[in-house]
Amino acid sequence: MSLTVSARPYDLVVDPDATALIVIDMQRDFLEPGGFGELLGNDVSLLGQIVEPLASVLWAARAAGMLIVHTREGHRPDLSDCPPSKLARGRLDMGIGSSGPKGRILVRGEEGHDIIDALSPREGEVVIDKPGKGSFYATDLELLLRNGEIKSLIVTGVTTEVCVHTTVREANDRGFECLVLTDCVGSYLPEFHRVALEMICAQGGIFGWVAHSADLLAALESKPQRPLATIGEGG
Ligand code: C5J
Repeated sequence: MSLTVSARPYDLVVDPDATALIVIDMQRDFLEPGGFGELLGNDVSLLGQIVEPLASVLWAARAAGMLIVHTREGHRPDLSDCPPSKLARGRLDMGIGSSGPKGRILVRGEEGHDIIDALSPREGEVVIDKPGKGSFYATDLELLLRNGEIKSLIVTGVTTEVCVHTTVREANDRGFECLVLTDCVGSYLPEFHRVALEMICAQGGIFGWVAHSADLLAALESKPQRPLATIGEGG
């Protein structure tokens, strides 16, 4: 069964059974006061605006039986998987590995590294820990998508111009079709957010498609839903 989503630069036809929802880096370190994002001087409320629409999409994707993939940017406690160039970047007093209000910044297992409660992964959903900006680099994401016969990705999360963009570019080169939901991706820098979305769908969709979540939800409504009791059991 295929769905047609109203999108730019033109309508996108997807098969929900061959589509994964990718939720990128919705971690406390980026979204919550006291996390890495705020310590860098950013207004984290700009990212908070996407939580509600993204939660609706997450539930709709679960109901449609889609593969759900959450990612987290972060490193091993000994930082052996963090390139020295990344560690040094910004000449920060409080950088990756430093102890902050939410534990050690962007370190796996720490409070700040985990996904915010509102978007907690359910049992059976994939969680990918990634050391870089892209979700494919140094992870098994591509293997999981190929084994799941996934062709299209619905891309959400933060930040639009960094980890979302890098992931979309990586996915595009690997032959996956990407639909980025404009109200379910966020940036600390509104102008970067706007331009990043334009870059994706420019030139006939050079990296993919963009649409509002309402357009995806409207398309999904036409698909028979799984019984609520089964949502979260095995993805
Ligand atoms: C950043 C991300 N901005 N998830 N990470 O460092 O976009």
